[in-house]
Amino acid sequence: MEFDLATAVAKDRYPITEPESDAYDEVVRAARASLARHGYAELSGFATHDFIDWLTRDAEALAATAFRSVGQGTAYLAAPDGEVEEEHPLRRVMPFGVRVVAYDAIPFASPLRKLYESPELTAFISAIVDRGELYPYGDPFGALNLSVMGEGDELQWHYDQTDFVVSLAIQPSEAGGFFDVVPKMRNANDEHFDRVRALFDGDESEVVTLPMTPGTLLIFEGRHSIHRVSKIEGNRFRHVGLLAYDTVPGRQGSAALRQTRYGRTEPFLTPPTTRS
Ligand SMILES: O=C(O)CCC(=O)C(=O)O
Ligand SMILES: [Fe+2]
Repeated sequence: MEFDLATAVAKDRYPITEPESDAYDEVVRAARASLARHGYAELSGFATHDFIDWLTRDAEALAATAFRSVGQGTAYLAAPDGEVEEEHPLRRVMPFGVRVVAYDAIPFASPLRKLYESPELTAFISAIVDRGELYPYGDPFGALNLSVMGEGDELQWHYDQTDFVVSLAIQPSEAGGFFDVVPKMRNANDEHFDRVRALFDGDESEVVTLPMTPGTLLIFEGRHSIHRVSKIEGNRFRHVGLLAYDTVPGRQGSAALRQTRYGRTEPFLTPPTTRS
């Protein structure tokens, strides 16, 4: 199939190729307001049905190449802090099991890569996030990930190390695999460890569950909103595209993170060429 942004994105609702239009302004304004208020903006029906079908076939073909990592992690994506008391959030570890296909392993022909590499999408995300010009993240592994989660996989409560993440829901699992969030759990001045501790002890009164509806583009401020992916049930993979942007061009992640998440530290020179 040939990629065409105008048929990949539902342009009646999201006119991303017409940045001068009033409709574009309106969509950007609404998303900004949601981001400011809730810490996330859900753009439902962003990808068209035909494009989701293509993304799904592509993701199913790529799933076998995903690198699986399993372990125990803290919410702060750092080693448990041995200095604090045992029940402190900084010391708590929770299980994770995830599979990801790194950017350098996603074929040039992949519709997910084509969408991510569309300058119009970067401009649209920049306009919504409103922190100056954004660039596709400079890391050859982390810029674009296909997250593939199968039965028993989960991702523990955590904060992201980047300001925001853009995800595109491609296929939900049969059951489980929900994206659970406590919007704005912390801020730059206050960690709110008491609330985090209550959450880890089972108080889910502040948790918002965002549905995994295929085609939804989610712009999410993960640095301040603690979140997790609940355990996957059933035989169908949960596929999500994770699109990363940065305010600085060319910045890269650490070798340690590459090793844990992708199982290697040297990027491929060119992605594999598979048909999709
Ligand atoms: O798979 C998702 O929906 C989100 C994954 C996530 O939170 C992360 O990769 O940091
Ligand atoms: Fe995250």
